[in-house]
Amino acid sequence: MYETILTRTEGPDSRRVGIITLNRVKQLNALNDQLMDELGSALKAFDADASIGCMILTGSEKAFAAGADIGAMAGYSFADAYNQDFITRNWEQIRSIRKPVIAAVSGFALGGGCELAMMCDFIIAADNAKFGQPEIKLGIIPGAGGTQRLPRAVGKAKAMDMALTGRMMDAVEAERSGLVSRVVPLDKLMDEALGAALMICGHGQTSVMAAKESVNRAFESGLSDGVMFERRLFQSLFATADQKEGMDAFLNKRKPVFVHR
Ligand code: CO8
Repeated sequence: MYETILTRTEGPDSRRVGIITLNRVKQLNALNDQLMDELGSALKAFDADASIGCMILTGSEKAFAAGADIGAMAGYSFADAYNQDFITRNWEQIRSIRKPVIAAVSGFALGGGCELAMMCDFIIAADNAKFGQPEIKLGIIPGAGGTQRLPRAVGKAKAMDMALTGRMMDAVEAERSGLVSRVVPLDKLMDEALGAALMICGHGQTSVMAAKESVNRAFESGLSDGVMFERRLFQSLFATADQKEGMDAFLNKRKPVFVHR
């Protein structure tokens, strides 16, 4: 059904992980309109599927994604880019996904590839991962949040360094800087990501989505508003069956059985 991505699921039927693999391997998963359309459709379909609790977005060993497809945009005029909104119309799709999306990154995550990884909820990196915003070498700047999400993740000094020099950051530096949450050997990448995703699937869906929404709010609001937002969500979770189950299970020293409501 898709030509530029592969989709599959893992885990027990009741709570599965939706896995999306970018699949333009020869082009190092360069991101074009078709791929972004297909990625958006697949994410939305998994998000709407009640049996899916978490998603993983990954690429090939050599490249998560080496950026937007340079061949597709090389001849663009300003009007082409502006009037069609270039490829941005598909790019922010991932932000509307309410269930967690983990980026499992091996190899190059450059330009739009780095931006796509940063739009996911957290990044688990293989030890061969390389992150960068090399757009400056092409006479442009990042166009899908690289100048905005990267400084929020790694601070101004490193973000400026990367955006202005176009240099790459390896996995060790990326973890030290806060861009990625974990680094694992390449052959353990999918096991690690799947382990995290299955753990998330085992928690109550409502509290998982509320936690994602609340953490994301930290990047959109001031502290007082963010704390108030968190408090209202916290309070509202006392209306869920999963809160009753989770606390009862703890008090009775048993494993909770969440109903995701
Ligand atoms: N676009 C198109 N094709 C690409 C891209 C790309 N971004 N990256 C690699 N390829 C292709 C190469 O052209 C090559 O094709 P072919 O075999 O037909 O010649 C194939 O993939 C393999 O690449 P290399 O031979 O170059 O492989 P190397 O191992 O020698 O080098 C690199 C790997 C270092 C990753 C190198 O390919 C490279 O520098 N790629 C370009 C990286 C880059 O500049 N990325 C930023 C692109 S601009 C961008 O992402 C803007 C984002 C805007 C977001 C959207 C806003 C709306």
